[in-house]
Amino acid sequence: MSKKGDFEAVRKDIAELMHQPEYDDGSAGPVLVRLAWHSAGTFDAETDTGGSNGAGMRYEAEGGDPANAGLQHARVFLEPVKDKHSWITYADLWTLAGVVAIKEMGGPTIAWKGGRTDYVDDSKLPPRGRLPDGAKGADHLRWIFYRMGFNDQEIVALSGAHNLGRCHSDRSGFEGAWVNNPTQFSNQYFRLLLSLQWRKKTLKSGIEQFVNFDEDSETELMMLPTDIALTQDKSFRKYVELYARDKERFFEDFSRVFAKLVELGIQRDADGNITNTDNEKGGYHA
Ligand code: DDH
Repeated sequence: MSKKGDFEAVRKDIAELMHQPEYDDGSAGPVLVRLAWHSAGTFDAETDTGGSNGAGMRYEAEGGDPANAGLQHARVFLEPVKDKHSWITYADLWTLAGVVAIKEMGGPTIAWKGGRTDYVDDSKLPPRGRLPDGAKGADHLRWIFYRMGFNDQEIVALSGAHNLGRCHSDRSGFEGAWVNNPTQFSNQYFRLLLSLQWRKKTLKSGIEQFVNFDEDSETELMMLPTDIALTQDKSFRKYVELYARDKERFFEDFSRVFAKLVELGIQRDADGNITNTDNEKGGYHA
């Protein structure tokens, strides 16, 4: 047990659980990043619903959304950290884990503030269908991400998270990794989007994705239809080109936009205290 508010102690323990030789590519990192993103990416600016505050994914309404399939692995990895530092809320732990994982995998430092609560306001629960569908195109991406308050450049920067991790046929139905080294954060995803030939492949399940098979290394990499859409839409493509040639710029922009993602729906006073939540009001508590 650490002192309440000792986020440094929590960061240290998250970093220590990253190495998971039995899991996927040997790292818990990518699925932790996806947990942070899905906890926050339900936000709707217009109705001020969804977002990371409340950690609603603990409950069936949100956790059972097919878009969140597989994220229980991330939550299970983090459970010993929650046990040890029981003062931390799940909402803080999940978002902090994403930020720590990105840094541990060689990515940028991302600004993060604590204070989220685990109080779920029923009236703010996000309906299903707020997270993106990889089978769709550029219009869908705009519809999903403009709703959260992101612009085209931010959509492309955020998509660079697909440098990490992989698709699992038993989770999303898609299969494979985007890059050769999926536990190393870089701008490789953007470079491969532009430099390789991507051909459509229909999986046994009938799901369509894009693949590139490299004869020399006998490895197959993949892209989702939504990833390919970034190269086909003029406004998106110019940022794919920018981030493919300028890794520093990608790291800077990604850092800013991921920090924005995990703050969606959160209002703070001058001292950084969250003002738009009421932990005493009842509802679900951790
Ligand atoms: Fe993603 N993502 N994502 N993604 N994502 C998947 C995996 C990972 C989409 C679909 C999928 C972001 C944007 C999009 C990560 C981070 C981020 C999978 C595979 C699908 C499908 C899941 C599975 O089978 O296990 C789509 C569509 C979009 C979009 O439209 C833009 C964003 C914004 C992020 C982010 O973090 C900022 C990560 C990391 C993974 C790898 C997870 C793992 O277990 O490995």
